[in-house]
Amino acid sequence: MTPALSSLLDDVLRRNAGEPEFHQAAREVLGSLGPVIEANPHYARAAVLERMTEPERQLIFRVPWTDDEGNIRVNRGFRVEFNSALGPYKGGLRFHPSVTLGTVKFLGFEQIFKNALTGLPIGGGKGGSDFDPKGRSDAEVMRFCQSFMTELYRHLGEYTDVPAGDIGVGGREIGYLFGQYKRITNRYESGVLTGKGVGWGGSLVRTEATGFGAVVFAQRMLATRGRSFDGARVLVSGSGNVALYAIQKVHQLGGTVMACSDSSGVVYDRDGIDVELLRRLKEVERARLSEYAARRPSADYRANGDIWALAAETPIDVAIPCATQNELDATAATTLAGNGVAAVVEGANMPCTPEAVHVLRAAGVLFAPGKAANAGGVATSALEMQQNASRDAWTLEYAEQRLDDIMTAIHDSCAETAEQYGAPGDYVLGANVAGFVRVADAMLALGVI
Ligand code: NDP
Ligand code: 2IT
Repeated sequence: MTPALSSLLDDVLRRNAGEPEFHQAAREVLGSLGPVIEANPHYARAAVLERMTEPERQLIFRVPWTDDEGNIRVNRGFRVEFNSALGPYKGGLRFHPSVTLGTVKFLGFEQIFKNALTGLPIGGGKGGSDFDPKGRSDAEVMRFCQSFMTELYRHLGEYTDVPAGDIGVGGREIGYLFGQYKRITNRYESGVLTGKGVGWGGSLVRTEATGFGAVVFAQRMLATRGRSFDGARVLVSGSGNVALYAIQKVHQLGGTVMACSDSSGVVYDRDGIDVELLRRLKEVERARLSEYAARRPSADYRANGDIWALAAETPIDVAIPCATQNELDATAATTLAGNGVAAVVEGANMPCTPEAVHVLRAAGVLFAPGKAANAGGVATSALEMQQNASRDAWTLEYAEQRLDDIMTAIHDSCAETAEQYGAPGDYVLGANVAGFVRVADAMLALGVI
């Protein structure tokens, strides 16, 4: 890192004390930008990075709600509107007990570059709450979502800020949030939220888009080494939205996913994960993953198991972490690299620790950072906004083709940017630089704001 970037990073760390995930994301992005900042002194003169690392607006609010027993509960809500140089703030909402301002800032910061990489007109933002939806009834989730939106609605709008789902927020929550927005504003403003049901303004393929897109990205990356998913054995961590559709796509492309996980344990299925069973359990029954093994004779459940350790027991070609940040550490990376894994593709946001990324790259394992590989979800959200703006609904084939084209374009732009900066195959540098340049150029054009 150049001295100027180091000093900027020191400032960011100092001014955002106690936010380790945001520090990690800032360090990673700034670590890639030395060559582009040196070659383009006008970015430094315009303090582009000083502005880019400071959110345009940060909202923190109280979310009171009543549980089924009549107790009043209080959670904290967040929305970080990070950068709107390219379009309205765009990014998901995460409901998980671990959520803090630092979590939301790391996710919002990553989202700026991810959204720029899609080539679509969307700025970066993120939000959420420390609300834990696990074990809550539909009625409790609805009351929570209504209370959350009763504050947030005033900051949203199809041209202002457009949330979607993330961990703990799926179609059910988006429905309740949209209903409350519509009720308060008296506007059927479809484009204010994405991830809506396909019967009321949602886009086909949005549900599948993040997982599908990550596997399409992986497919393009593997092809650069003459490999494919055909016959590949794969590990996918998590068993939520991203994991589920990553598994489905791997199977469509001729690979087999041997294991997946949740925060309680790991399922290894010697016949390959049965996607339909998993989908029914997770999306319909909202069951724990242990239930999968109970219903599938070819599967074993390991409570508190480590999914990446399986690579030492059985041949694995590709690993796709799709659960949460920092779930794949240096020990796991050493196991993967030491047992012949060809590629690690981040379906989640920042699932690999910096030490893990270092181990993988030093061992020559192909590595795709989340801001490139998981951009298919937000890209399809932007396509949902397009359909809402034109009051149209595209066919499945057209929506899926657009997703495929966007993922291929993101892959190629990361690969070409890495080549251009003398680091062929470095998708981290490629993604950070290509995303940064697009946002920075727009910021320059818009003046000091
Ligand atoms: P879901 O809530 O649908 O699923 C999350 C999965 O990850 C669950 O299996 C969950 O297990 C597991 N998980 C969550 N938190 C932890 C934790 N602290 N430790 C261990 N396991 C955990 O979320 P998504 O699939 O939507 O999101 C997964 C990742 O993908 C996140 O990083 C998200 O930011 C990212 N992402 C999501 C996009 C989307 O469109 N949804 C788009 C791009 C990225 P359990 O049920 O036990 O909690
Ligand atoms: O991390 C992400 O890109 C998402 N959670 C999806 C955001 C969106 O607006 O679709």
